[in-house]
Amino acid sequence: MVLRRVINKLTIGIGEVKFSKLIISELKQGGVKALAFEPIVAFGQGAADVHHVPTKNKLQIGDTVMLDFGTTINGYCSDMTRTFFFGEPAKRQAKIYADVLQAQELALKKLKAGHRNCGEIDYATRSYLGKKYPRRAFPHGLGHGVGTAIHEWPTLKPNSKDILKPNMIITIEPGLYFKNWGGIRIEDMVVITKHNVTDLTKFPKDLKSVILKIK
Ligand SMILES: [Mn+2]
Repeated sequence: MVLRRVINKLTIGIGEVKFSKLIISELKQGGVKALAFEPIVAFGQGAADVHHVPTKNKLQIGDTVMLDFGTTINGYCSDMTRTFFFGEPAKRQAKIYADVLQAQELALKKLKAGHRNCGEIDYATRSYLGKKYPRRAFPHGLGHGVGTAIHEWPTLKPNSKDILKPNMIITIEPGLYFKNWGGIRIEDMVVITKHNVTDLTKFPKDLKSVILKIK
């Protein structure tokens, strides 16, 4: 698994651009011919920016590490995000991580229970986070369809009237972002089945699994 391999290469002082190139080269070695989009690599405060473009920013102890990337296979895209901690997370980092994870689980549970209204699922997740954080801390939609294009119909965002149907592939990606602090996003890609949902993103996301050893 490319993600497992690359996170072992996170070392003090490595830059976002360099690490992004490493992800791309690992994907290509694995046979990927075209990326779904340029990887988002954000260390520390850089993760406050939803669509962060890698910079010369260098990894420091205690940073969050947001990695959002996707490939294509036979013309179809993939998309996932994990946020790691380089060393033991501070209390606030761990708390925000737990809340984002809980929000994602809430959305997945609704899908598993057969809820198929995109606007309602987004609203429930947003309301959950909105009780603890300002609404502007979650500035994007909960998810989107994925197909031959990386962002497709249906759209999971407030007021969406889209209805999910079996075999649709969508992302569930709540996040919280704070200027001068950073951000946490957890994104899985799932396939909608008739009465359930199958999570295609296998990388673990419990807090323990995203704490990296300092190297
Ligand atoms: Mn996405």
